[in-house]
Amino acid sequence: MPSEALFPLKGKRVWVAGHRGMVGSALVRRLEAEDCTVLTVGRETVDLRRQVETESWMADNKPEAIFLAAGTVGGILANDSYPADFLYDNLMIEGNIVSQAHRLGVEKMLFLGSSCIYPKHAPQPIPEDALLTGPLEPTNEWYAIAKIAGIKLGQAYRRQHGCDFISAMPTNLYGPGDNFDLNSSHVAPALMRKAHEAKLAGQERLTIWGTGSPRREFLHVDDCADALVHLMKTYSGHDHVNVGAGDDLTILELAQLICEVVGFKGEIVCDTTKPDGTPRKLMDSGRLRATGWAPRIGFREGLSVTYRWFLETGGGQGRTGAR
Ligand code: GFB
Repeated sequence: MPSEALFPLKGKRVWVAGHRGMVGSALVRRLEAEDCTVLTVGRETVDLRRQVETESWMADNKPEAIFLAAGTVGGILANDSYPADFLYDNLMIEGNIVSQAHRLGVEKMLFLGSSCIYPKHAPQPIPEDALLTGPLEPTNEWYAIAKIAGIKLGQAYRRQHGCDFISAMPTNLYGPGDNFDLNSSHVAPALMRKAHEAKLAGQERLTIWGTGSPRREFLHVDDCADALVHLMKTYSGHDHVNVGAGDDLTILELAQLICEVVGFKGEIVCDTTKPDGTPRKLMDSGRLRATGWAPRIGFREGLSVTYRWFLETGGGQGRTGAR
């Protein structure tokens, strides 16, 4: 992949679909450094699951490039509890936007997927070509199927109509703008809130879900947004691209690190009645690294920044936050 700008954003009308979600809001922040016009629309104006509303807003607002970061998202419990929402909402959103982007002649689109598209027992680190080589993790197969459909939709429009639609697969993300609701959030914000509340209440214990042994890779959302803008400007191709940090740690190690950042000194205990999910998810981001892009934000530093954001704001939105 060449790293010079194949697709400069200068002067373009760029729609960030899902601008209130963690990734979308990071993209809006990142795009302030580009000389482009950022378009956004809230869900109170357009429900992206509704075809007529979505098509009409897009026709009126004429985006030239789209970051498709809208979707129904959440952690392991939300994925497991609301399979219909995770599958239906995401299929409708991506179907509506991708098809209308083609009809309107949108010049470039980047679809945002997830590392959960890969088989539960994929080789580690996970290369892009592990897609569709084995069964998915059952707790999030509904979301994964929707995201795989989104990748394939972009590839199909590229193949049939020559559209410059690309896909990026971020690893587990964290950072300002995350959802801190304990029932629907991902692990990092959940443990941050739990550690914070345990510290304030003077508790002796903090409970984490599962065995603590699954391994996860974490990327700060501002690094992710930077990588997505880089890919939008420099990459054009059929294959999706992994976006990861390069190393992982166990959930127990994550909990220990978060307790240090928050200042909770009690014991960490495991609730093994809760699911572990995928045993390990470390992406092979070699393809992205080969273009000269690398993350900049260290994990401890990123967690500290996120904790400060949580203290200032009280935390974010619920599981449908990105739409
Ligand atoms: O981040 P998380 O919810 O999602 O959970 P996944 C990661 C790991 O942390 C699991 C454990 O092993 C959880 O059991 N964990 C421990 C906790 N304590 C907690 C807690 O208090 N809250 C949460 N949420 N987890 C998601 C997918 O999988 O990854 C999504 O379900 C998406 O679809 C996302 O792909 C990136 O990493 O297991």
